[in-house]
Amino acid sequence: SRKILSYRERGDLCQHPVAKQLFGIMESKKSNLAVSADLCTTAQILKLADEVGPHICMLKTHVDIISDFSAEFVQSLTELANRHEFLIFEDRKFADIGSTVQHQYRDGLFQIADWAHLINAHSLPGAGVLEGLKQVGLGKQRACLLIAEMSSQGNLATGEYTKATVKMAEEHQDFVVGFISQSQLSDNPAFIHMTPGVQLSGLGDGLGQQYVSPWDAVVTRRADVIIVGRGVYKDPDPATAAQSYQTAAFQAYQHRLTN
Ligand code: 5IU
Repeated sequence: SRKILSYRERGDLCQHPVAKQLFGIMESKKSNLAVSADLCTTAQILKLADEVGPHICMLKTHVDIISDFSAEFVQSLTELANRHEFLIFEDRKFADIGSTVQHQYRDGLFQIADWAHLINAHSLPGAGVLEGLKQVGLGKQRACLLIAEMSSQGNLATGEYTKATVKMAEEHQDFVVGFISQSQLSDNPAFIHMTPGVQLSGLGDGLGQQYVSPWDAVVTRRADVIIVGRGVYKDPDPATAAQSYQTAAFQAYQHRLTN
């Protein structure tokens, strides 16, 4: 396999402060693990974030599944992010016209733009989705990931759709810092590739999810960051599970650096 730049070298190449910060955290904490906190109460999420915090570069949320969302929750999560040094990624998957996503990003119960360092969007609506999100996010130094591929069986984000998504990202590099994908899609070292659908044990979930191992995600598919949900939070000992995924994914990255 081909030699790659280190996370530190890539951070130096990035223009966007969030991308720079993320690469810096990945290098200093030796973690290319993001944990997906798909839990439905704020207490469960905060407990998980505190337990896995030392092992992750990023915590991914789905705030619209939380039954007791509050401003206090955002404050506590932000404190944990600062203390443990991880970024917060709200997996909102914006997918509407620019004017609507602007409201969904800034307004409503969740006011996502005020606390999420990173969000993601589907390329489906066309560039307007990014133009809308950008008007809200750029001034707050927020960043966006474009969904170029999905992990689920039978998904339609393939072929020309994926290619057009990469082009859209290239044309909006002031806001788009990378992709949610299942493979490396761009040679631009500033773009971060994040891969969900990763588990150490288990091939699927009976609802279309498809899993690969951390090694396959990082070495074979060239992911920069692996995203792990149930593999960590369903484990009776999430801290130890997170440490296992952290070690597996970082060793895979180090293998790529030296082979
Ligand atoms: N997620 C995927 N696949 C995708 C995208 C997002 O699994 O293609 I885009 C999300 C869904 C869930 C997390 O929040 O990543 C994976 O959780 P598990 O590791 O529990 O399957």
